[in-house]
Amino acid sequence: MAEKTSYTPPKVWEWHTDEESQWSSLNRPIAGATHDKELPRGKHPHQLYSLATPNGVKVTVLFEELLALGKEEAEYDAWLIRIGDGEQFGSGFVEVNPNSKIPALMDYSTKTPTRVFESGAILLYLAEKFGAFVPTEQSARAECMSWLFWQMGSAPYLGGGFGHFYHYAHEKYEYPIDRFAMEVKRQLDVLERNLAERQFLCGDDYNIADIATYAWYGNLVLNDQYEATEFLDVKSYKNVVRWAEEIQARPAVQRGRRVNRIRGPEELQVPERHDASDIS
Ligand SMILES: N[C@@H](CCC(=O)N[C@@H](CS)C(=O)NCC(=O)O)C(=O)O
Repeated sequence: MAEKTSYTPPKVWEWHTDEESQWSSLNRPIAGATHDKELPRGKHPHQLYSLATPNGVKVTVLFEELLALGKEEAEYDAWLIRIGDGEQFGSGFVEVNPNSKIPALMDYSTKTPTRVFESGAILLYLAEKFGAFVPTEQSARAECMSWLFWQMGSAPYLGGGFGHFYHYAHEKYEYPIDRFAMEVKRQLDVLERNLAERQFLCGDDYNIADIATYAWYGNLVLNDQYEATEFLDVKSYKNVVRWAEEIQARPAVQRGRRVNRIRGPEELQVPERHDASDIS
């Protein structure tokens, strides 16, 4: 290891508010609302509060896939939550997601309104509600749950671990970058070996496990997430690239990627979606 640190942890951790990082004004060691702010509500049964990060894109892709299947009752309003401005700490948002992270969903079509937070829970909730993109046969369903939960458990190593230390951190340290690059490459190899045998993660059918995993690992291998294409040699995972390209080519995925997007080419940004015509 080239660098050694002289840091010795104090007896009791303290919160330093003066760190210079993109997220330091947001990160806090306490939960709960910082300010009063009601959430807006539109005309559709589903109200999504989100942003087009990988976790947000999972849900807008599923909504667009459901609508493309003809499930008209899957209509939704997608409201923008600017996490860089701390909108996830508004009182209305915290009522929907006490964990203060996007995506968060309210379903007003149920007898009493239903809140759902955690992207994996939202995918499963919607797939079950509309009877699509989740298998019903027991073994096939178990395989789908296994890959879905694999993704939910793995992505924090990619985003919070590798992405943070390699891309976002203002100082680069070898130890965490090395540790998380190794883990992310191991995860890519897990996917590569599975996809060498199968068209989609669970076999012949595309389902919510693919949607969830595409949003993170597909984005990594196709769209230069964290500007790490070369560093992680992502193109060498040929079956992951083939699988991600097939998913990314789907029109519903193209639409879902644009909803709540506020970065990149302007013509691809649809900050809020209240009607199909918003994504022209
Ligand atoms: N496990 C959660 C993670 C959600 C998450 O980390 N969301 C990020 C954006 S991708 C966020 O809202 N961050 C704001 C913050 O941490 O304050 C899920 O899958 O829904």
